[in-house]
Amino acid sequence: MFGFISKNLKSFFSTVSSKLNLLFNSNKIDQATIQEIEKILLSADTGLAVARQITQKLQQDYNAGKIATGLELKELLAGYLQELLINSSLTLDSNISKIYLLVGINGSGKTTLLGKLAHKYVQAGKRVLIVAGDTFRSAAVQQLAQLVSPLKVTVISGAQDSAPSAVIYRGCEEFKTGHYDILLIDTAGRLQAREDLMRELAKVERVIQKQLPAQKVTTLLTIDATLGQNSLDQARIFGTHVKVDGIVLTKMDGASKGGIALAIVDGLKLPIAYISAGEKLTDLESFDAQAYITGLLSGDSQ
Ligand SMILES: Nc1nc2c(ncn2[C@@H]2O[C@H](COP(=O)(O)OP(=O)(O)O)[C@@H](O)[C@H]2O)c(=O)[nH]1
Ligand SMILES: [Mg+2]
Repeated sequence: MFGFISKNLKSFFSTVSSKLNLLFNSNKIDQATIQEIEKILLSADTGLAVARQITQKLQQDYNAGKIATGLELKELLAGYLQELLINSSLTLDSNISKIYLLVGINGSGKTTLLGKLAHKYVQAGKRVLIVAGDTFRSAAVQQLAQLVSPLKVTVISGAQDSAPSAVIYRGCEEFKTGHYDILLIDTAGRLQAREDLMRELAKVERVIQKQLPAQKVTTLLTIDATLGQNSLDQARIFGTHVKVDGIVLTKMDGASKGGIALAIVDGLKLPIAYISAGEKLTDLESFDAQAYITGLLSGDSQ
């Protein structure tokens, strides 16, 4: 994903890294330098919690006399970013699961992601089954069918306003008998009916567990990166009702500040599985945390 992440986050990385490198290359590292780091992180949209957490650690290091040079500062900052982004978040093993359940608010990019995942698995030679579990929006099924039509995969759908769990039940039955490798399940995301939506998602989870008890289900939550810190609150609501395994940051092509990735991993304690950036089926890549950190510090993630 090196090329991909650097392409989509190029201007973001270059803005952040040029500010940081002014500090790293300076002869004088002092108290003000640490405060400057906090400002840079905040301007990158990492959120206050992340910016504070990192600068408090740097402050302790500074007090202990561990930061005398810009290089020392850079190495310590890299270590703390790594701790936050890699060590403290679980990694998502994409080889275990055959079943992916996509959840998230309306317009956050679930259906588009489903098309991209279907494309990825079809390219890898897998037999993919899709369940159009958004039965609420009248155009939802057509949107999905149109998106995946070049892939020639089977799509299970139901009539508008039919119960999503019934469609998903049929999808699971088909998956059991049809020799598929991958099952991708789309859902609806109306936030205005939050309680109903959450109850329904919980029901969907139960149906899948009951129909396919031996299978590991990976639930991916889509987060619109252009919404900044607001998206975190929405994600938390989902997290309290559904067991989310990983995040997909969507619309990264339109997000000017990529620091939201740090806010998400820190705030939700969930790994970022993919970056979705664009409307084409190929605009999806796994998230590479190391490349992201290199990008922040050096301006180039390659
Ligand atoms: N630019 C851009 N647009 C996207 C991306 N993902 C989704 N969209 C667009 O955002 C809108 C909502 O996406 P959709 O997949 O229907 O969201 P859903 O309601 O969660 O299923 C659509 O117009 C998509 O084409 C992305 O990564 N980049
Ligand atoms: Mg949709």
